[in-house]
Amino acid sequence: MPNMSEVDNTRVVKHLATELGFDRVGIAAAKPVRRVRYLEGWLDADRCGSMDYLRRNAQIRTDPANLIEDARSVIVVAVNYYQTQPPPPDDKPRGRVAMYAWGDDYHDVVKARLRKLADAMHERIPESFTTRCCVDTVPILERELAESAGIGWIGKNTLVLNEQGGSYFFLGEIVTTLALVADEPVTAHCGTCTACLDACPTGAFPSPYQMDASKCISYLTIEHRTPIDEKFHDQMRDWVFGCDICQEVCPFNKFATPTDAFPIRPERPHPLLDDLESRGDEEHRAALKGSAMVRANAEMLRRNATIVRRNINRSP
Ligand code: B12
Ligand code: SF4
Ligand code: SF4
Repeated sequence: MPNMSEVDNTRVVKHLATELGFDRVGIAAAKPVRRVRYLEGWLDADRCGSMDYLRRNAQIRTDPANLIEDARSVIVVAVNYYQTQPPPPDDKPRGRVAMYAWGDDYHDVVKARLRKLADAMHERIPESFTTRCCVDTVPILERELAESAGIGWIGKNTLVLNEQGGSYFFLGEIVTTLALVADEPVTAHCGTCTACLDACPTGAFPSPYQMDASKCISYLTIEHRTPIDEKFHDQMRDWVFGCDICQEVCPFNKFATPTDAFPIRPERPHPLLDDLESRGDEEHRAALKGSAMVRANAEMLRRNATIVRRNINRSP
């Protein structure tokens, strides 16, 4: 049974998170995630492609309690990034960028807000406790934790989604030594739907809830640093950075509400192929400063743009 101070502190944390504009907040216990073995099998089957960083720190990845000493709780937040897609400004040859990268880099935006939350917690809660803020790059399974914290359920496309807002949201966490009251997971509602599995152009889902990342356009365009196997070229269509197809077809994303938290940068949803193909390293860094798109280097975007140009030229 949680004691009164745990109940009070949980109320304070959730109130502060809401005040700071997080769209959802939930608490998970800092303990091993439900599907510890799944990660091992996934890595053994080489479904991570060349993302070798996922092989490191496996013990931490599957148990957030190993991230900081005496960790008791994980505060999980969701930040909506849904925006309506603007039409391309002209008829020039352009590629498509996934929605998560249309505005400022979410790593910076979400982390800054999490740090404010951690500071506010220290101001309001008299106990002594430590915190570690995480967004994407820290070795934890964010979706498993989000599921435990009741942020949403893990869909067949492996993304966390909920009935109110679909799946277009980022996840962030504060792992803390503070004892808080854990939430219950929500009920999953994928039911008999298979829209995401059927729509994936590269067949990246060997079965529901399982992704072969080495076939995902998001991996191929952002993470894969060498030439892309020709068998994927047609399927990439006009995607030069990331892919949103398995979210676009999800019925729950009809309920997504647009946010102004990540104002769209010029040229972002539909960058000119000429620009991507002609930029050197320095120009690339300057043009994409402060954007999640810098994860791909100039050469990778050139590679992606050349494939997309060929696809555009061949389509009727
Ligand atoms: C590596 C990575 C990728 C890789 C691999 C994706 C993958 N599925 O693993 C690539 C580059 C392909 C990728 C793509 C994208 N990513 Co990414 N990615 C990550 C990262 C850094 C690690 C994920 C990881 O550990 N994968 C390991 C494998 C084992 O996990 P998994 O395949 O998801 O498997 C889990 C479930 O499927 C589940 N499971 C297995 N069997 C079963 C059975 C049942 C019944 C159930 C319910 C579950 C279940 O257990 C597994 C372990 O948790 C996380 C951040 C983080 N630190 O967690 C962001 C993260 C998952 N990515 C994110 C985003 C936004 C994207 C993209 C939408 C970006 C884009 N538009 O291009 C796409 C979406 C593609 C997709 N359908 O998942 C968000 C997702 C937010 C959300 N709402 O869920 C995260 C959480 C980043 C963040 N902080 O917001 N990503
Ligand atoms: S992001 Fe695109 S390529 Fe990757 S699994 Fe989803 S639909 Fe398939
Ligand atoms: S498209 Fe259907 S199966 Fe896929 S995540 Fe959405 S509801 Fe679940």
